[in-house]
Amino acid sequence: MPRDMRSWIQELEAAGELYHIRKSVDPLTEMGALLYESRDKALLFEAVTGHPGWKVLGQAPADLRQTALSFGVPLQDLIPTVARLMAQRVRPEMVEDGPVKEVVQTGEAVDIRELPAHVAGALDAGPFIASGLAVTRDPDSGARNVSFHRLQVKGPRKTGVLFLPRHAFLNYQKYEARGEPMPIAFIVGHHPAYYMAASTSGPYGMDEFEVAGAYLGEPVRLVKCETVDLEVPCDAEIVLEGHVPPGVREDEGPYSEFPDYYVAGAGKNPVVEYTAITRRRDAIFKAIQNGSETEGCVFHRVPMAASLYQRLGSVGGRVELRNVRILPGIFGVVVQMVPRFQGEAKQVLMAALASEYHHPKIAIAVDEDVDIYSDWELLWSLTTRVDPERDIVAIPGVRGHALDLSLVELGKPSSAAWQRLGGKLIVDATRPPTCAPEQRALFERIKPPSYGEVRLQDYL
Ligand SMILES: Cc1cc2nc3c(=O)[nH]c(=O)nc-3n(C[C@H](O)[C@H](O)[C@H](O)COP(=O)(O)O)c2cc1C
Ligand SMILES: [Mn+2]
Repeated sequence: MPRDMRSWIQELEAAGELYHIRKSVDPLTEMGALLYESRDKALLFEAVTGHPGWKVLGQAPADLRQTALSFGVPLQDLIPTVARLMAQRVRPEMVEDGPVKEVVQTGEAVDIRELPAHVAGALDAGPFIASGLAVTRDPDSGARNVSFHRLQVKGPRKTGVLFLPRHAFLNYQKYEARGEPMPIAFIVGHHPAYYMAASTSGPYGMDEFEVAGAYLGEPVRLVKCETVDLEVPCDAEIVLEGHVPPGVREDEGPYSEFPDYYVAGAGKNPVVEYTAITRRRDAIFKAIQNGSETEGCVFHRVPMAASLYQRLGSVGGRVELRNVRILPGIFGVVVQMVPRFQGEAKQVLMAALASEYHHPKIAIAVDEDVDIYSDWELLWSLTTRVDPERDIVAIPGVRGHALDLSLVELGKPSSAAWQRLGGKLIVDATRPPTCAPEQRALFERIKPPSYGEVRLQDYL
């Protein structure tokens, strides 16, 4: 059986990780709150007000633990595993047909308002489809790109779209310079590996379907679109086809974004005009709720941590790297390592701040005896292993993430000059390096004699 959203629902079910919501839920007023609340269980809404017959899956994965389940590994191995898979490429296969073609609507029959898109935040401009993965092409090379873009529902055949200054936007700028519409297709609802692949930042020209194949452990099977010259996975739940017209900018947003704020990115943004919907007969819609600890961030945190893990392991030749964690709000990164040289942790932290990703603004290094998934242990490291005079460095005037409200915004969203500018911070909370064993030994954590062998339960 191919790995798709159906097989993922079965896996969640078998692991006791899925709640079925059988009471009717209103996507405009109730669904967002339920998704936002459910931080460790996936939700399958089986009755959606105003959308008879539709089901909606959200918070799947709800956290890193469920993501580890999707990769079949324990949480501590998740990032090293994804990092290893990320370096592989599995080429997609073309097929003639698939479940995503069971229903084909084109022309006037297209009405995206039939999809149960939910209102994610109280101040949002309306319902957004947040789970659409955009397939686009570089018109020069033909290279395919797959990326996430929020879609504000504006009419039966129209949404807004936000392009951050990355690959899909580069493609759009090329079409726009030619005065041509950019063909685009959105995958709505698939295995989380697709979502993780789409938010894996690689070089321009990388086909994210090849990364999805590596994450899945099997090739992505593609079918041709009906109305645009693009290919999409044959076993998606829903596909939306259309184009982004050149030179069009309309009000878009606000939208509740991943750092847990509304305003970022809102402004005059491009639109998508739709020419087809293809889907399974009993298609399940995919909702994504954003916020600093919700599914939207999970899809970012895993590939970002994994690509940093991959790159930081070879800083200066080799690093005794143990793990990487992206902090809530995702502008912070924690690197777990065994420092061998004086200043080595700082060198690694500088690399953590300068990668394919724009997000990391605060980078913290901790030692191998710290559980990086424990917030308490992180804070303990910061308070007991950091001399602010020597171990904290702020770097002024660095390009940051365009949606980081704490930085100064330059240029306008959807313009070539759009960016944010501000400081970055490194914090070395490691023990002294192994080349200074005596100083390092001073930071050995206390442990009572026979700790782990003498157990309270045996004395009660
Ligand atoms: C849940 C989620 C929502 C996202 N929404 C958007 C968006 O609306 N616009 C955008 O440009 N990027 C968005 N991103 C980020 C891009 O998908 C991500 O940066 C991706 O790597 C870009 O791919 P590309 O460099 O191939 O264009 C989102 C990511 C996630 C995980
Ligand atoms: Mn890309």
